[in-house]
Parts: sequence; C-alpha cells; structure tokens
Amino acid sequence: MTTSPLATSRSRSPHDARVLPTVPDTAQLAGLKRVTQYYVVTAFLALLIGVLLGPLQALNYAGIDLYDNPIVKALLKSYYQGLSLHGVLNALVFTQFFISGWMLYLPARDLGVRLNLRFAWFTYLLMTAGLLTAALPLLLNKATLLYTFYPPMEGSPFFYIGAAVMVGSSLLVAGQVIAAWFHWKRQHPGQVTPLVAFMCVATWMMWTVASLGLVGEVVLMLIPWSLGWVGGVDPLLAKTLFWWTGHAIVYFWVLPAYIVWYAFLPRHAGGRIASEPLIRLTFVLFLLNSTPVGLHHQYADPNVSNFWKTIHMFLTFLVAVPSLLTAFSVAASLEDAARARGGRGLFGWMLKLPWGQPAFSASVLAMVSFILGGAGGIVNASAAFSPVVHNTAWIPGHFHITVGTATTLTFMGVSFWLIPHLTGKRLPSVKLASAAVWSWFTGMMVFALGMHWQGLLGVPRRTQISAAAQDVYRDMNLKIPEMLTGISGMILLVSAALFFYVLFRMLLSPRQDDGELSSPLPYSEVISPAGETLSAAAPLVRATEPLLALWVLALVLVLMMYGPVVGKLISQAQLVPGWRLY
Ligand code: HAS
Ligand code: CU1
Repeated sequence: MTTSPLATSRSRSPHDARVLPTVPDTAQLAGLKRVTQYYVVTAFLALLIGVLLGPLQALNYAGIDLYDNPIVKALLKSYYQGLSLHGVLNALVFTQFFISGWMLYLPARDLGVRLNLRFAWFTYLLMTAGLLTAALPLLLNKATLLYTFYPPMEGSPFFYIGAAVMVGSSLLVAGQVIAAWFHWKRQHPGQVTPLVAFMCVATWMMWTVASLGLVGEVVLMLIPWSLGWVGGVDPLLAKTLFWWTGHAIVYFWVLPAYIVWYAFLPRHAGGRIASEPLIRLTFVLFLLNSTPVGLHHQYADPNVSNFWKTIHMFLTFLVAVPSLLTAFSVAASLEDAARARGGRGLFGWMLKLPWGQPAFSASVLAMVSFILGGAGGIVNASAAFSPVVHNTAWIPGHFHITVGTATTLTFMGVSFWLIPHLTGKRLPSVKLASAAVWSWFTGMMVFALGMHWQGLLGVPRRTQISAAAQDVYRDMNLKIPEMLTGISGMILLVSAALFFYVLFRMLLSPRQDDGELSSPLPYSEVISPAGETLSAAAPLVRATEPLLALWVLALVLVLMMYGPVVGKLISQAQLVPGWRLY
C-alpha cells in the first residue's frame, strides 16, 4: 500500500473517499449536467421502445406467434423487423447514448476540468441526428438486417450513414475526454490520474481502437455499395471487420458498468474499494486485449485459417482474466462492507448487505447474472464447444445476462441516483424501484435458462419458430424451456413498466435542490489507494499511468492479430450483389 506525501500533507487517511476538485464555475457545472441528462434520457427512451418489443421475441420462443396479430402487423412487417428494432435500440442505441453521457460527465468531474460545452452539445446533436437517420429506414422496414447488418443483406443507405454518424459522434466524445485528460496531465505533471478518470480514459481509448473495424466496414464498403457506387460487397471481409469491433464493443458496454461496481458500489454497500492499483491493471488489460479476439465469432467461417482462429481463442481466454480480477476484487469490497455491518460466517455475511436499496441491488444482481453470463462466454469461446452453441438460442441467452443484465440493470440502478444528482429531483419510490430491479433480474435469469436450454436442444437463434417450422421442433421436448422463455417475457414486461413508471415520475417531478448535496457522486473509500504523486507510487501505478503509450501498443497488437487475416481477405475479395430478404 502506498500513500503519497501529498495525501498525508492534506491529512487524509488512505481510507478516505476522494474529495472532488472544485468545479470551474456554476454555469459550467449546470451545462455539463444538462448535456449529460440529455444523453441519459435519450438512452432510456430508446430502451423503452426496444424493451417493449422484447416480449414478442420471448413469446416467439415460447411457440406463440403474435406477429400475425392485426395490431402488431400494422406496426411491424415481420418478425425480423421487430427483432432488428429490438436489437438496434437496446444493444446499440441505449448503450451508446448512456455511455457517452456517463463517461463524459464522470471524467470531467473527476479531473475538475472545464469542457467546451458547445462541442459537447454539437456531439450530442450529431449523435441524435445519426440515430434519427438510421431509425427512419428501420421503422419503414427498409433496414431489416438485424443488429449485425451482415451483407449481402442490403438496406437503405440512410441506415448505414446514420450508423456511421452515430459511431463517429461517440469517437468525438472519446476525443473530448482524452483531450481533457491530456490537458489535466500538462497542468499536473508528476501526478497520478484519479481512478475514475483513469478508467474512463482507458475505456475510451479501447473504443477508438475497437471501432476501427466497423468504421472501415461501413464507410469503405457498405455506404458506397448501398449507394450503388460499387457493384458488390465481400460478405466475409465485411463480417470480419464487423467482429473486429463486435467483440470489443461488449467491453465498451460492460466497462462503464465496471466503473460503477468498482468506484460507487462499495459506497452503496457501506464498504471500501479494495485496491486502486489492481483496478488500473484491469483496465489496462482491457485496453490491450479487448479487440484482437473477434474471430471467436467466426469459428464456422471459411477462408480464415485455423491458426488465427486458435490465436484469437487463446487471447479470448486471456481477456477473461481482468473480469475474474474484477469478480474477486469487487467481492472483497462487498465482504468488507458486510463485515463492517456485523456480517459473520463464510457466506452468512451476504445477508448483511443492503438488498433493499435499489442502487445497490441493481449492481449486485447485475454482477450475479454476469457470473453465469461470463461462464457461458468462456463456453462460447472454446472452439470445441462452439459448434454445439453457435447460432442457437443459447447465444441470445448469453447476451441477455451480459449486456441485457450486467450492463442494463447496472445502468438502471445508476439512474436512481444519477438523475437526482443531475436534476435535483428525487427518486419517487424506493419500493417500486426495488421491485423493478428484482423483477428484471428474475425475468432475465428465467429467460437465460429457457434460451440456453433450447439452444442445447438445437433450436436456432433468429428464427420465427412460432410460425413456420413448428413441426420440425415437435419431437424435441421443448415444453419446459419454451414455457420458461414465455413466462420470462411477461415478467420483464412488468419489470419494464415498473422501471419506466419510476423513471418518468422522477423526471416529471419538481426540482428540489441542485442535487450536489442531496445526491452527491457516491465516491467510495479505498483500502489500498494509488496515491497522488507518481514518484511515490507503487510500480503497478507507474506502469499503468502512461496510457498514451499503452494505447499505441493496443493498436499495434490489433494490427498484428488482424493484419494477416484482413490482408488475405482483401487480396481474395469476391464481390457479390445485395439481397433484400424481408
Ligand atoms: Fe459474449 C457472443 C464470448 C462477455 C455480449 N456476447 C456474444 C453476443 C453478445 C455478447 C451480444 O467466444 C452475441 C453476438 C451475436 O449477435 O452474434 N463473451 C464471451 C467471453 C466473455 C464475454 C469469453 N459477452 C460478454 C459481455 C457482453 C457479451 C461482457 C456484453 C456486455 N460471446 C463470446 C463468444 C460469442 C459471444 C465466443 C460468440 C458466440 C457465437 O458462437 O456466436 C468474457 O468477457 C466473460 C468474462 C466474464 C467473467 C465473469 C466475471 C464475473 C464478474 C461478476 C462477479 C460477481 C460478484 C457478485 C462479485 C469471467 C465480474 C458477488 C455477489 C455477492 C452477493 C457477494
Ligand atoms: Cu465476442
């Protein structure tokens, strides 16, 4: 444990929670809070629409086809249009808007820097314009491509342009945060970057490397092709570039939740962060290793050598390590909290945790779901198991307890204190918020059980099994998992109703104060802090501080692990024309 001389001279004990630097001025703070609020509320509006479409998919996997219902038919042309909207709004739009607000606000506060708010608003408006541009063809059934938009399925150019603008705007947020960090570094030579800012900057840096594949695919291939400027597209090359981004994007979704689990959850629990140096190591491992693993989505694809598939498989196992570090580190924080409240015994201490507090239970139940989601991920990544689960219902089972719970439930829990913090409004009902959290967790766990089970029995993903192919599944003994999946859809519908009721009641209630005192950022105390001056810091802190050099290393690693694969596909590209299927 290292305590910096600076910290001692301020007579802070190493256990103290971080004291936030003073805000440059009140207008800046109010403006920053407002733009953050816009990001967060837009995110939840997307989630609202996306989530309402979920029960249709759950009922489909229960053998009940609602897509023939006249009301549904008037709104959605097909199962695939519903599924495309559900996936794009929940997985791509909700996450990106929430994260862009969350990881703009946190580092700005943590570093105490002044941001160019005009630029922040410009980025928000650009992202929203991108969203609307992509949403229009989606709603008009001109981009029914599912959220992976694999060519040669072809959609309206507006969809691809909107998607590119959205991703581009997230990179502008990344740029603004990284530039603010550079500015802070210049003004604070020899100092250790504060933990929350460190986690945000590392995540944004990871995203800039990760997003290159998708940007390349959309800008160089899909937009010119959908505009008719080129006659065809190489599906395998496009898919490979997609998964360059597509795996790492899952860490872009989950690391902002890790920030909550590491930095704020201990405070909600009444405990302390275990070790800042360890957290910094975790984020650096994610920066380096999140991206060069995407071929684990393509074990079944031709013309990608087994050599590279195997390398990506081992790198995937390696990227589970920082998640395992997180599991043990955060569990230690929770145990610390529970024992401080008088908890006893090997497991009995868990009873002392504040399970009735929704901001706490949302994060911890999200983490519990992620134990199973992560274990399932390791199964997916194993080339030997992949043929059993790939393209089956197991996969949506996996991602509803990762992005659908680990990420989403954590963000829901954050909204219970972040909205009061940003707006000075109050959470209207702890009981209803708790009910929303526990029912979301229950619904998702039941959904995951039903879908993993169906997947193991061989039921394919992305299939309207309720309509066309029932006979094929007649002898499969699907009754119980189908029933579980259907019931879970109903539980989640009730849960969503509770959550959005609480959210909108909160947003529409009158402002009580400025939120700084009634709902401050819940910084936690630290058992083993990183210290404030680099020269006095532990070797692990000094090794993780040069994020710029580590960023370059991450880029080099990705080019090494993807260069030969993409190079070969480019040199052998076979352009095929597009199809419109639905
Ligand atoms: Fe995954 C497919 C492998 C993590 C999301 N994944 C997907 C898809 C999505 C997704 C959306 O290798 C579908 C894509 C599509 O449409 O085709 N995934 C992994 C692996 C991990 C992993 C190895 N996935 C995630 C995360 C996601 C996510 C995170 C979103 C946020 N995934 C795959 C593979 C596929 C795949 C293949 C392709 C499958 C195929 O065939 O198509 C790892 O990162 C997981 C590591 C995690 C752990 C768990 C750590 C546990 C923690 C919680 C601890 C809890 C505590 C609470 C402390 C090792 C941190 C204690 C409680 C108390 C009360 C004390
Ligand atoms: Cu992946």
